This record gives sequence, C-alpha cells and structure tokens, in this order.
Amino acid sequence: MKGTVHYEKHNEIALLSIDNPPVNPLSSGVRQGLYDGVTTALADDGIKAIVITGMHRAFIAGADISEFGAAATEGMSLHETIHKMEASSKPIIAAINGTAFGGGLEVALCCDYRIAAATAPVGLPEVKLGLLPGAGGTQRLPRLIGAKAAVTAIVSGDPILAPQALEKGIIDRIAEGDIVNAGIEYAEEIVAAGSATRKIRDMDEKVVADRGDNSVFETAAAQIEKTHRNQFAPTQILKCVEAAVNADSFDEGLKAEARLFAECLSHPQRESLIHIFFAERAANKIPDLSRETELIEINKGSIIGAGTMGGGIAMCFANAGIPVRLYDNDPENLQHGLEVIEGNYARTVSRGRLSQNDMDSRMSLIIPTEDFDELGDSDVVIEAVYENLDLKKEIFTRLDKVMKPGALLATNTSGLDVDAIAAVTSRPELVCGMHFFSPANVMRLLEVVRGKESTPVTLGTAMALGKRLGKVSVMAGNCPGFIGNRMLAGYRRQAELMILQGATPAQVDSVLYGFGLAMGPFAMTDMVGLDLGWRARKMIGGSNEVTVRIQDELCEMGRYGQKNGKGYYQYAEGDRTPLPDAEADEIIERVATEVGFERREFGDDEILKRCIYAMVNIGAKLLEEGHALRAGDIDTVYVNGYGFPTYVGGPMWYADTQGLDGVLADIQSYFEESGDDVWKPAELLKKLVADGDNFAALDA
Ligand code: 3H9
Repeated sequence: MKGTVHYEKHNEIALLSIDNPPVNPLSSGVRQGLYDGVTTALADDGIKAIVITGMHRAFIAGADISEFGAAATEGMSLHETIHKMEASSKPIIAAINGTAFGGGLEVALCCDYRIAAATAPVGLPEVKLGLLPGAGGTQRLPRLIGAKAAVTAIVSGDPILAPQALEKGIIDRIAEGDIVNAGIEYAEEIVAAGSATRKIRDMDEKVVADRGDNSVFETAAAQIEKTHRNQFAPTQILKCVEAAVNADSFDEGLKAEARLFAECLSHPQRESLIHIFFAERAANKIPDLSRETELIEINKGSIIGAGTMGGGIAMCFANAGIPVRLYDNDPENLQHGLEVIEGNYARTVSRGRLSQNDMDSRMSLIIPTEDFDELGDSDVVIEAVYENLDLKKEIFTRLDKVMKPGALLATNTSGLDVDAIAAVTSRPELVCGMHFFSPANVMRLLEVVRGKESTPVTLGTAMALGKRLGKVSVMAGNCPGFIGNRMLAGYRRQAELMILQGATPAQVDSVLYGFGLAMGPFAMTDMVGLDLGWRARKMIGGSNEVTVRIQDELCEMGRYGQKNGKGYYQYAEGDRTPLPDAEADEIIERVATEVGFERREFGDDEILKRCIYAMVNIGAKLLEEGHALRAGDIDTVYVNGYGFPTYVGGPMWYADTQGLDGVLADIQSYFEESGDDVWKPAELLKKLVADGDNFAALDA
C-alpha cells in the first residue's frame, strides 16, 4: 500500500501523523492508516482525544489523483475512513500543518475541531480537475459557512489561507508556535472541558436559513456561464450545494453528491484536466538532471529593457520576493516603465487584492538603473528588449564582460536563434532562452529554450526560477518560434487561407470560440493591432506571402483593428465587441479574387480541423525533431500560454481523443488537396497510427 500513518501516544492524546511524501495524498496506505489509527484510539480507554496531522510540507493534498481512472486500489475507501472518523465518540482534532486540499480538507471537515498553522492554505480545488468534492465537502462546507460562501469557494477552487479560513469559520484556531504541539494542547483543552464531540453533519442552522432562496444558485449559474464556459463540473457543484440546502437529510445530500461525483469522474473533461495536471509537473523535469544536482543560487536578478515585457518580468521577481535591477539605457523609458509597474500594483491594491504595505515592499525590490555595469553582481540577467537579433547580440557581448562568473544569462526572445545570441559570449553553456508571455506578471507560461551549449544546470536553474516566479515552465528546443509560436503560425495561416477561400472572419472566430478559446484569431488580431505586422513588413520591403495580403490591404485602407475602431470587424465607440463589417468583407473578397482563390462555403467542422490539426501536425514534427520533449509539454504550452481550453487537454491530447487514424487521414487529404508543406504528415504521426499508438503513449 502507498503511504502510511504513524501512531503515537501523548498521555491521553493519540497523535496520527500522515506520511506519504511529498504532499500526503490519500493513497491506500493513508486511508487504511487513518482508519486503523482511529480504531486503535477508540479501543484504548486511556485515550481521550485524537489529533491528526501531516508530516512533510502538506496536511493532505487530497485524494490520490493518480488513482482516478486506474484500477481499484486495496485498503479502505475514503468514504469508509471518513465515516469511521465522523462516527468517533472521542473528539478528533485536525492539526493542519500545511496544504489541506480537496479530500484533505474533507478529512478535516469530518474532524470535530480544526487548528491550522498560519501559513497553511485550505481549499476544495476539485473543479480544476473536472471533479467536485466527493467526500462530503459539498455537504459539510455549506453547513459551516453558508451556501453562498460555499459555492464561491468550491466553484473557484481557489486556496484560502488560514487567517481567512478562520474568519469564514472553516477552521477554529490558528496555531501559535509548533502546529503539532498546538494541536495536542488544543486536544487537552477539549478533554479538560468534557471531551465534547462536534459533528458538522448535525449543524443545520446555516442551510435551514438558506432554504427557499434560489437567488444564490441563479446568480452563480449566470456567473459560471462567463467564468467556466463549456465546463461540466461547476454546474454539478451547484446541484450538490442545492442538495445540501434542500435535501430532506444530510445523508440524502451525500447521496446526491455521490451520484454527481460519479458523473464527473466518467466525463472526458475530467481525464483531460488530470492529464494537464500531470503534464505540467512532468514538463518541469529535465532529463539528465538529477534532483541532487546543485543549481545556480538565485538571490538577485537583473532585467534589461523597461518596456512591457521587462516591466512585467521585474514584477514577477518582486512578487516572489527576489530583488531585481531594472535597466534601460533611455531614462524616459525607465521612468515610464516604473510608472506602469506602479500603476499595475496600485490597481491591484484598489481592487483589494494586495495591501499597500505589500505593494510598497514589492516596489522597493525593483531597483531602476541606467548603469549597465551595475548588473554585474546579479545571479541571473534576463534581456527583454525588442526582437532584433543584432541588438540582442550587442547586449550579450556587453553582458559577457560585466556579469560575474557563473551567472545565468537569459534572453526573452519569442523566437530568435538562442545559439546565435549565446555564440557572442565566452560562456554559451550559461545561456538559454526564458520566453515569458505578455503580460508577464499575469501569464503562467514560461518557455525555457535550450541552446546547443546550454548545460542541464543552466536549464534546471531557469526552470526552478520559473517555478519560484509562479510560472509553469516548459523546455523547448531552439527552432524558429520554439514550441508555442511555431504552432501558432500554422494555426493563423490556416485561418487566413480559409477567409481567402470563402469563410468569413466571424465564422472562423465563432467556431474557435465555441471550441473554447477565449477569442478567435481575427478578433485576437484586431485586439493586438493589424498594423504591427504591416509596419514590420514595410520596413523590409513587403512580403509576397499570400496570407498577409488581406492584413496589408486592410491596413492600407486605414483599418488597424480595435485601436481605431475597424479591422477585420468594426467596433462601436468605447466598445470592444467585434461587429461584422461589409467594407472589410468586400476587401477580403476583392483580395481573394486578385490572388486567384475560388470562393466556396465552409462547414464548421472543416474550420476547426484545419486550425487545430495544422497545429497537431507541427506538434508531431516538434516531437520528431526533439524540439519538444513530450506531447504533454506541448499541451502545457497551449493551455497556459495560448488560451487553449484546459478541459480539452491541449492540442495533442485533443488529437488523441479524436482518434489519430482519423486525424492522419484528414491531414493527408488536406495535403493532397493543397500541396502545402504544412500538411505533409509528420513521420511520427504516421508511425503512431501504424503502431496503433497515440501521443499519450509516447509520454507514458
Ligand atoms: C479529491 O480530493 C477528490 C475528493 O474530493 C473526493 C474523492 C472521493 N495526488 O505540485 P507539486 C504530486 S481530488 C497524487 O509539484 P507543490 C505531484 O504530482 C484532489 N499526487 O508540489 C508531484 O509529483 P512528482 C484534490 C499528487 O508543492 C508531487 O506531488 N486536490 C497530488 O508545488 C509534488 O507536487 C488537488 O487538486 C495528489 N492529490 O504543490 C490538489 N498532489 O514530484 C492537487 C500533488 O512526481 N495538488 N501530487 O511530479 C496541488 O495543488 C499541488 O500539488 C500542491 C503542492 C499545492 C498540493
């Protein structure tokens, strides 16, 4: 059995310590150990109360996620264990030392009392895995904090830090000093006061008060439409909490929860979301780098360039408590960059999501400088100037002279050749790409780009730094566009080709929005601004690429996108809603005819396949070339950096779910039809189909 629970006696108190490193999920040995521990304590007349705590860094991280969808495991089920605890005639105290998530918090809610370390987060994040709290959480939490607060907590799945949990009434106390001692002292106090038990299942006041008022659920349902569009679990959660409020008894509510949980468990979204959970963690691991290898210690950072990217990256450092120098050679840029950072923080403070004190301390960690030499004593420097290879080479030549030996040198390029940049230094082994996504202080993705000389220690340091900065890091090979932008180019190109061939921007966007993307490619381009690419192309004398002809023509006609109210769409003053525009449609038709396209009707199915399968084929080529290490890495890039719906699992997972043989057949037929190289089926894809395998099997 996996995991165990240690049993110790402290006079009249039994202490059960959960031991399943690193984060104590409720694997078979933990469930059995808790059951046995409670049984032993109940049978011992000398024991008057039981304290449960976690060893290592968590209390309990929840059910063991690796068991979902796997064969049934041995030992007690979680329900049997929880039932045993709740039926205990001796009070049980949860001493929450660290994270208590999902089934972990549900275990604590079956205890009679809860005390937590001040830094411990609690929460019910099952929704993020396509699930709902299935061990009574949807029934007990509303009894403790009321339906409205419970719906907010369970639908968001967000962590709640101990002080807020205390305020809400989820826990009873915050421990001062050592949590285990505090838990035992609390238990002794309860014993001295008569050993009263206190079962949440018997607390009815809050749900009785909520009965007959459906407004909480109606408001939440409307909100879910916006925040969790197309997702299955959130609506199931609402039904569970409704049952907690309206069912005839606690046990009836539990039955409803069990039924709705089972529906989530067998839903494909659950599988996709759990795939992403493990893919994100696997992506963080670098082959050839053992856990014991010493990485470069990062205590101070430097950022070059105080523009949008540089400023955002500096904020990431400050948010993580790492002092950072922000360099710009233009004093006005530097000043403006600092003002933008200050404005960003001030907005967060005004929304109540950051205290003024925290803002001040973060600002004090960002040290502006116009003196390049001052960067030299940093442990890491990240260059974040605009995309110009010559400029980046010049900066790295200077960095090589000033940076202390052993410092990590990173470029935030979004697609330029990292080897060419590394080659101008005398220490290419310490150079890699760290490609942040805009806005860098918000977006979770970080592509760590492996140059041909970058060592595992260099890459491992960049990945570990990404984790400290709160990012999901993925290693990508050094090819144009790396993983994300290389695939995006394929997707964008298909969208442009289809509007040349007869689809409308609104039709393409609506298909991709329906699929789950936050917006389609044309609404996105209007938002970013069509003129950026147009101006860049003009500087190099224009482009013959047929797929930029429409953009160029729209710009020539003064249509730059949202910024001036017209692009592929038109916009009403002060409104960002894209509205179809006959003038834009005419331009598109005219350009299509000029470049010799025959127009035809498109079905939604073809639009979706052309956009997504183009990415899949490029993704397969990235894997074949070794520029992506795992199919799950590609999925991780797409859900964290490009708004791909997490509940679909990323493009490669999506391809698996469609059946790779069908995907290959479509790609093959697009290739025969168009002769376009992008559709030449990847050898890896052909091999997987021939072997009856899929992308997930490659990663296993
Ligand atoms: C649930 O509880 C359902 C119930 O309501 C009902 C049941 C009937 N299981 O993230 P890290 C592994 S659903 C198995 O890098 P951190 C993880 O894969 C569950 N394994 O550390 C990794 O392994 P490896 C609800 C788990 O400190 C290692 O632990 N709970 C689990 O950055 C370290 O993880 C959740 O959704 C698990 N539950 O973050 C919580 N959790 O080293 C999910 C982690 O081999 N977990 N592992 O790659 C988390 O949010 C974070 O892992 C946590 C720690 C905050 C706990």
